[in-house]
Amino acid sequence: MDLMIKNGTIVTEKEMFRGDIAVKDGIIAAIGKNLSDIPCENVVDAEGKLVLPGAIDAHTHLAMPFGGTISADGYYAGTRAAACGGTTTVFDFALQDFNEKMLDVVKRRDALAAPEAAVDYAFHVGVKDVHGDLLDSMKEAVEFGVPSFKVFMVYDFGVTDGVFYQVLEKAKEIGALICVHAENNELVNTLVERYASEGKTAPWYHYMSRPEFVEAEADFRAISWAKSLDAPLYIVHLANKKGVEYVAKAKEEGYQIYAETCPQYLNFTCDVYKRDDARNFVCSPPMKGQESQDALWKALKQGVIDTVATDHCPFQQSEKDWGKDDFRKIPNGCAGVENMYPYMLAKANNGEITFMKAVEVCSSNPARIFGCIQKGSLTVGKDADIVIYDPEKDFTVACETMHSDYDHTIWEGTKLHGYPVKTFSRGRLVYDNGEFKGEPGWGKLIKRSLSPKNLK
Ligand code: DUC
Ligand code: ZN
Ligand code: ZN
Repeated sequence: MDLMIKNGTIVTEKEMFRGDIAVKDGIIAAIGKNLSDIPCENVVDAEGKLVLPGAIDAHTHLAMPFGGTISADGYYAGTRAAACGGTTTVFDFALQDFNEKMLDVVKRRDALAAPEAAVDYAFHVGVKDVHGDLLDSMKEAVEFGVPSFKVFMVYDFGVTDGVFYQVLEKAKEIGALICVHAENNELVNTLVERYASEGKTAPWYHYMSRPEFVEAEADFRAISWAKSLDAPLYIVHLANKKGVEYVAKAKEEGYQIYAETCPQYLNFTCDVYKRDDARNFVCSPPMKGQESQDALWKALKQGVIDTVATDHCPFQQSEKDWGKDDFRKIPNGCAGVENMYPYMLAKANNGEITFMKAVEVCSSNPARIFGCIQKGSLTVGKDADIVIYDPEKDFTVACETMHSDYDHTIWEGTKLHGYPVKTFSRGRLVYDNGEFKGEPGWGKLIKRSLSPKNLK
C-alpha cells in the first residue's frame, strides 16, 4: 500500500464509523476496522479526527474575463486554494466565444487548466451562441466527456428564452444536463437604469435592483420549460425562498430539477450591502433577506437543495473599488473555494447539520449529479480524494492565510470550530496543516457521462 490512514472516524453520506483506509496507486484499496497487518510505509494516524471524501465544488469561475477584468484566481491559485480547503475537484465554467464549437471551448480552456491545476477539475460549457451547427456541436462535447452546460439568463452574454429552450431540448436528446443562472434580465436592467437615473448608485442599489422576485420569477420560468420537455435542470446559486418552493414542488411532481446554493447565501444576508465594504459582497444573485436564508437552510436539510458550491469568482480590491460609488462598475463575484467545506463542516461540528449531510451536499451529490463516478465517496475503488478534519482545531479566516491570489475576502474574520488538517488528491498529500503541498499540473481533467443510474 502507498498510504494508510488509521484510527479515524470515516464519514460517508450515509454513515460514520471508526476504521482504516488503505490507498494504492491513487485509489482506495481497502476500508476496514483494522488493516494494521497490511504493510505500508506511509501511515497517518487519524485518531480523534474525521476522515471525509474531498469536496467537489461544482461552480467556479477561474481566470474568467468578466466585468471589465479577469477573476483574480487562475487555475493554479484557485485549485491550490481548493486543496487547502479540502476541495479535491473543481468544476469550472468554460465560457463559449461567439461562433465557437462547444468542444473547442473545452479544449481552449483545458490548455490553460492542464498545466496549472493542482487538484482534479472538470468543465461545464457556458453557452452563448447556438447559431448554425453550434447547437448540434453540444453532442461532441458530451461524447468527449463534458455533458453539462450552463446558460445565463442575465448579462450581455446571456441567452434569450428561445435559445435556452432549444439548449434544454438538445440536452434532453443527447443526455446532457443544463445548469442555469436564473434572474430576469429585463427587470434587472430596468431597475438598474431607474436607480442610476435617480442618482442611487451606492452598492445597496445592486441589491435593490435585483429584488427577490427577479430571481424567483426566472426560477419559475426555467423550471416550467424543463418540465414541459421533461429535461433535467440544475439551478445554480439558488438564493431566494420562492425559488426554493418552486424547486420543492417540481421535485415532488417527480421532475429531475436540482438546486445548488452557496455558502455566501447561507451565511450573509442583504445587510452586508449596508456595510462600508459593501462593494466586496457584490455578486449576482445578491445575498437575500433573512427569510430566504432560513428557507435555504431548511431546504438543504430536507434535500430540496442538492448541492453546495461556491461560485468562486474573486476580484482584487482595486477592481471592486471601481464601483465604490457606482454599483454598476463593480465586478460581480466573491471568493469561496477555500471556505466552503470548512464552513459546512463547522456547521456540522456545532450540530446544525450532520457530517453526513455536509458530505452529501459538498461531495456525494455533485459527484452523482454530474457523473463524476470515481469521486464523491470513501468507497473501495474510488479515487483516494481524502480530507482529514480536526474537530477541535479553531480557525479564523484571514486573507493572509488563504491560498488564493486575491487580496481580500468576504470571509475575513469568520471563526470556525474544526478545520481540515490534511488533504489528499488521488492519494497524494496536497495540503498539510496550513501549508499547500501540491504542484501545478497534478490535477487531471475528469471526463464524465450522465447516466440515469448515476442519479438517485
Ligand atoms: N455571478 C457572480 O457574482 N460572479 C460570476 C458570475 C455570476 O453569475
Ligand atoms: Zn451565475
Ligand atoms: Zn457563477
